[in-house]
Amino acid sequence: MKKILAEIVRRDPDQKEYHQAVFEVLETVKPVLDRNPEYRGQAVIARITEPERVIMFRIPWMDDQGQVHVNRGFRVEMNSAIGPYKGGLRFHPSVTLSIIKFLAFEQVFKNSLTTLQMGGGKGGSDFNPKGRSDAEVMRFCQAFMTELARHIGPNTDVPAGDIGVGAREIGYLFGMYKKLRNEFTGVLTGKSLAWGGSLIRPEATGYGVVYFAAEMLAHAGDSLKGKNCLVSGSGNVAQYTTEKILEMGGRVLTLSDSSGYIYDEEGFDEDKLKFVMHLKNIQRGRIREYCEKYSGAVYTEIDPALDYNPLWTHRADCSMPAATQNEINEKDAQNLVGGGVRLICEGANMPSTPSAISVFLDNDVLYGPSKAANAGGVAVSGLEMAQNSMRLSWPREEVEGRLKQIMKSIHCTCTSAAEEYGMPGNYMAGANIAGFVKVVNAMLDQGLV
Ligand code: NDP
Ligand code: 2IT
Repeated sequence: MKKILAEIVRRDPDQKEYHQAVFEVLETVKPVLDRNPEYRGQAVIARITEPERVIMFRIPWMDDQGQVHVNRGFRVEMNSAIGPYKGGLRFHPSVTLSIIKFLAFEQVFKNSLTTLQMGGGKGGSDFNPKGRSDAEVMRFCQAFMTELARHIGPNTDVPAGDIGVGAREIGYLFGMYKKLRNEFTGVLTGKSLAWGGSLIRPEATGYGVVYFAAEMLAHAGDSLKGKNCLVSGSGNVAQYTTEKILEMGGRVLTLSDSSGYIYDEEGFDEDKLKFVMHLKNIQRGRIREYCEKYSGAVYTEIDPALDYNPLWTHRADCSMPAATQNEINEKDAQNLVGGGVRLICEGANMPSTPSAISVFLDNDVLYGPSKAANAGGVAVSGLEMAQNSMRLSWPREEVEGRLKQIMKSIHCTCTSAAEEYGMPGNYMAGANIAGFVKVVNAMLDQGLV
């Protein structure tokens, strides 16, 4: 195992986020390899950590002033053992090949846990949509799809949204794909309802996170009722995480963006959340503007010189990070534990650093890792694909019922796998092991391809 890890680092020494994601999985699946010697003989680790295909391309586009820009596009097709590549697209200036590879790697195991037939992939660009007009975003999406269209398809690779890619971008991307191919197919998920989208897809990731948290608490004889929660981010996942926590009787005290965070001591309610949704989704404003309307709330600007995030210093029972990777470091984790937090349920992908995770596990905090906890989004994407294949749309209750059932089943799969391998209560080990075993067995069934 050490040799394989060293080889992964040697090949791509700069891909820190990818190493982080791989190390976490490999550490926890070691007992599986010990129990199944044929896995080692078939070099499954070397095979599963090397993407099946990496596509990188140039995206030239013109802004409203006629100036030409060149961004970089990515699609990492990681693993197709259990289904077509499936995973979101991220548009954010921080995007690198390392970030997309880590996300694609995590997606393989996440998708495996959903019980649906989806392989893993991820893509995106270092394009920054912030401050760009709708026309600029449209031209960028069209330029991006001009290349991506060659590589994807409803039975090959089905992208969706992630940071910076929501309903508007999916619309522009779909339109360009349809024009290039002259085909109306379910090639993207997260589409609008009128042209093939699924009810509950916008809500699915956040709702799923909260269903998973509720399952974890129920397993420990507790519930979300009356619990104070810290949520980070204020985008798609944060918004619907907040909505479902409120619906289940919990309280949400914080939300954030990359500039700072708001703390509302009274907690958000339906009206305040509506205001946030309008501010972020329609006005594309900043979270600090919340305090102009609700003067009881306090806004704190992020100070890049600090080695911790003050959002995580508030007293609470639960934390649902829903912004980005590595947003909780060791010190943040200590602050959370010190502030009384007993449950972390990850909406963002890989929001906790490895040393933060150790703090949670050492302090018996219920820790719900992202690849299990936020799988509701891609699960409903899978349901969108199923509806597209049948050319039917299921009602809201049907999709939400299935989502609830899938989150329950992921919880059950994680707890059983953790117990089977002698790590009861360790959801991270359970998720990694269960996700891994299914994919590896499928790879072995299909031979050396
Ligand atoms: P959005 O673009 O809707 O929102 C992202 C939010 O996170 C914004 O509030 C943004 O602030 C903040 N954010 C982004 N980057 C940073 C950063 N570097 N530092 C601090 N804050 C940041 O994205 P989503 O809500 O869709 O995604 C949030 C997380 O959830 C991501 O980790 C994503 O991978 C994960 N996820 C998303 C799924 C989905 O279905 N959408 C499914 C599963 C996981 P700002 O406005 O300032 O950029
Ligand atoms: O990280 C994720 O699971 C997503 N961004 C959603 C992927 C999808 O295909 O719906």
